[in-house]
Amino acid sequence: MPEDPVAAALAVLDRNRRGDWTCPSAGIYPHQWLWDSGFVAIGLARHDPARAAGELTSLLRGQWSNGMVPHMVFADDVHDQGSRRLWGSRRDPRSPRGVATSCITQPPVLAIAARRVADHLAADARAAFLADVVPKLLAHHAWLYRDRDPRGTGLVTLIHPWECGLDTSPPWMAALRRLRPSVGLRVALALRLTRLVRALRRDTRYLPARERASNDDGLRMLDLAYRARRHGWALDRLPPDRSLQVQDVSFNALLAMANRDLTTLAADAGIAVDPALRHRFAATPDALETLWNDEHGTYCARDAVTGATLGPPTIAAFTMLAAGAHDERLRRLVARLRTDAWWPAHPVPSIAADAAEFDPERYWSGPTWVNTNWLVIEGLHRRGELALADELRRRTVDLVAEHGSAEYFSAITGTPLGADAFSWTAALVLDLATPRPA
Ligand code: 2M8
Repeated sequence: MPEDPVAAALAVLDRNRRGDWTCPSAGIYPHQWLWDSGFVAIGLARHDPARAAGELTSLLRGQWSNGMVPHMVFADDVHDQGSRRLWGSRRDPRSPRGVATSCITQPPVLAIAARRVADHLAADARAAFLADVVPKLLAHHAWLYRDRDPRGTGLVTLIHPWECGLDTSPPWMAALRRLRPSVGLRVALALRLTRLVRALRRDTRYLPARERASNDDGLRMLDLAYRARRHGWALDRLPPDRSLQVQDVSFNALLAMANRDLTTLAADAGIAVDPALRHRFAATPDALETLWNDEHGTYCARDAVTGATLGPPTIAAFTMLAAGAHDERLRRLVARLRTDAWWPAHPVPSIAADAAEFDPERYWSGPTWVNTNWLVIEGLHRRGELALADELRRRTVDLVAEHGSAEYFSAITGTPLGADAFSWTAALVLDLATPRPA
């Protein structure tokens, strides 16, 4: 008999609690991650709004002076020297004093989370929370547009697959494999230095290798991060032929959603949004439509240097249901969602089940994830597809009730995969457990 999903989810979040913040999963993910904390705050908003607010404010202790919010804030008491050495954030004068962080970002879900949290706080606490976080979130969004969209296209450019959150999704890995390898990487690949990679990797110490990125892709991702470090993590300093520069679908869709929520929060708090920033916000929805690809019949990421479409299509396209405005295209997306390839026994897989790259157990190359399901459900609500939204909601809650709060699941069999007791799975089930009023 499965446990009560709410009690089970709260137990996972208590187990992963580290004072003010929550790690994604003890052991494999001991630090704080940007969008994980956003999802945790969304889930906790109704149950424990003060803790949810603390989750966001604690993440913002890692914010850099230029406004960048890093994708990881390191736990003080976990050594993990390999990872800290890669980033070396403390050598960068823009990093916060006394807090070790990564030097790249992740999907900007914080304003989306902050709006939900604010809705559940009592008036005084809400005012104090907004006075604290709104200026920081405005600085975060201003950094995204200033540093990552220097040409004013309306779309932010990412420089590493770790920034998109769907790390090993096939379009990113294909682009990574096409990149001319550095001398060091060529030697490492030729000598198949897998022992070295395994020593540097934390994930395969805990999980079966077939559920994670290959060692070669792991090496390529590390090499790319070291290259970006040599150029101060700055988009405008990266050599175009030796870097990845991608206008990612889900990152920019989430940015459009977050811009809407941040605008509302700023108005509530009586904080003015710089007109130049408002102008940047306004450009993003139309710019997102330029990611539509007629040949694939969906939205695809784009190489920001060459303009090439990066296929195959992934779950990222469906996040446009919550961000897009092109009625006909969004109707086509909903129809596509109901096809067998995207709606197997346990919808919605991270890539189509009939794609050549589909691998049912490997990380972001096939399994279904609760955070992406949550985003699809949000989009279906926005489109008024209430029956489909509720069906996906029920199936997601049932999957977790039956198989536990795994990091991800096989969309074919429901088998739990990756880390267990995973925070965003638990948190978003807390949110999904209560059906939405129509
Ligand atoms: C995964 O990413 C980290 C690197 O950031 C990793 O592979 O170690 C991704 O699933 C990412 O989206 C997530 O935020 C992170 C922590 O759960 O793990």
